[in-house]
Parts: sequence; structure tokens; C-alpha cells
Amino acid sequence: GEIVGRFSRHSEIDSWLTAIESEFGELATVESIGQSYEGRDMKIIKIGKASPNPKPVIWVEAGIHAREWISPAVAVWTIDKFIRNYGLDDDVTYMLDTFDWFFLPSANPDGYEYTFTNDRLWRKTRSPQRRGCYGVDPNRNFDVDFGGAGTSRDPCADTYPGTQAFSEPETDNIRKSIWSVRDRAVVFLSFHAYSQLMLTPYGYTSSKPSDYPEMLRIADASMSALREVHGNTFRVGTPPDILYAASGGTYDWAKLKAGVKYSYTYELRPAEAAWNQSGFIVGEDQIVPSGEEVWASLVTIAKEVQL
Ligand code: 0X9
Ligand code: ZN
Repeated sequence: GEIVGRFSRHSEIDSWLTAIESEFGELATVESIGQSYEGRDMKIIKIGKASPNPKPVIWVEAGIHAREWISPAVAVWTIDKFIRNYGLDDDVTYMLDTFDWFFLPSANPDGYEYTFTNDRLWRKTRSPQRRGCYGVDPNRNFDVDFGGAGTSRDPCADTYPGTQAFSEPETDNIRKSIWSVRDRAVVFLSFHAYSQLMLTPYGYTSSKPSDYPEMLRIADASMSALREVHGNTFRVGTPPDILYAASGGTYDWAKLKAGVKYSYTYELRPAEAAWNQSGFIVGEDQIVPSGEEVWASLVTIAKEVQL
């Protein structure tokens, strides 16, 4: 489609999802998980080959931070790869026969729109807060050590977690949607940018989950496969170990509260910001290669996770 490989507005992604559903209804279903603060629909697309028995779910969140444009763009590229290659590509066929893939390509619609209309570097949601400031960091708004590491009490700050967990309709919608499939969900992936990292739980503490060796095995294998594609290196580790500790994130919540065993946060391209430009500002020419390398990691995850 015409939106693949481009940075698209929320409404374009929205109508594209609906068009995909009408064209590939055998493979894909679109549903709204609720509205954003400003009333925009948050649509997920569920992709998988119909099966008589319930299939394990891989749930992918993209665009929860408004300015990280590569994230929704890679999600769109990945959705397109799936729906156009079933029965043609052995990896795609295996991945759709084995799993149901849930994609939320635009997890923060109000913030994302605001990056087109007002402030390219906006990060948060757009709900009104104290002191005339706007927005909550949605990746601090889940109830894992709420208000702990990596948050600011200043409502004007980029890492303001909100007044309470799930104060934002966006995070509440995501919580309910993941929760409703928690019995089947085996993998949760959150696409962010930038720095080229694959972050393993936990983000909020330097303690490690008991299955950390298994989580690392999958992460290391996935990032080796990713590197094979374009020679790009992604480091693997927990946020406290390789980035900074941060509480209230979706992927910690998915693992700790919803019980999703394999939960990861990607920090996509670029590795570093250019001297003259923010690292969140990337060319559209980065979308396809980023999609291709991430794809290799998804294939590895699908083949390697223990079901
Ligand atoms: O700070 C964040 O939310 C993420 N980095 S970003 O530059 N995309 O904003 C890292 C989040 C890691 N996850 C958690 N700590 N929960
Ligand atoms: Zn982010």
C-alpha cells in the first residue's frame, strides 16, 4: 500500500488497517480497543491463519512515544509483510499458522498527531495536567512501581507519570486489551526509538526475573539474526544495566502483571543522533531497512520461544 515505507498520519494508518481487513479478511481482523483522550480510535489488527484451537498470541505495541516515528512505520511495514506473503514465504506461513499476531501500530494517537501539527519532539499523551501543562508519559503510566525510578513529579516534564496508574485512556485501553488475551499471550513487544537496543525485563529494578537466562537466550538469538540483515548491532540487556531504570512501562506490566513470559522493548534506529539533529528525526529511507532487520528478529522469536 501507499503508506508502507512512509511516515503516515494516524488517520492514514487507521484507514489503511480497515482497507487491509477488507482485502485480506481471511487473515486479518481490525478492532478498536477504545479511544484516545481526544477521541481518536485506537485500532489493533489481529493477523493469523484461522485454526480450530486457540493459538498463542504475540502482541506488538508501537508508537506509544509520539516522536518515535520509526516505530509505527516499522509496525506498518511488518503488518504489510505478513498479509502479502502468507503461503508464499515459508517464515510468514509458519508465523501465521502458529501464532495470532496483534499489532497496535499507533498507541498514542493524540501525541503522534501533535508531532505533525505543533511539536515534532512531543513525547507524551495530550491530556491537561496541573500548571497548564499537557500530557503524561504513557510508558510511566502502568502500575509497576508507579511513580518510581525514571519519573518526574513535574507535570510539565517529559517523564511525568500522571496522578495515578492508568490515568490515561490510552494506557487503560492497552491494559484491557492485553489482559483479555493474557492466557494466550506468550510474547509482548514494544517498539520505541532510538539507540538500537533490545531491552529485557525489568526496567524498573535491577533485579532479574527467574527466567532471565531464557529471556536472554531469545534476545541474543534475535539480535544475531537482526545483525545479519544490514550489519546493524543492537545491544541486549535490562534498562538499569544498559540505559537507565524506568518504572511504569508497558513491557514490565505485560510480564509482571499479565504474565506474558517473553516481554521486550526495542529501541530502533538510529544507534546515535547525528551531530546536527535529534535521533528521533530519521529519514523515510530508514523505514524499509529497519523493518527488514526487525523482521529477522521476529522470525527468530517465533521459531525459538518455548510454547
Ligand atoms: O524511557 C523510556 O520509556 C524508553 N526509552 S525512550 O527513549 N524510547 O523513551 C525505555 C523504556 C524501557 N522500559 C522500561 N523501563 N519500562
Ligand atoms: Zn520511547
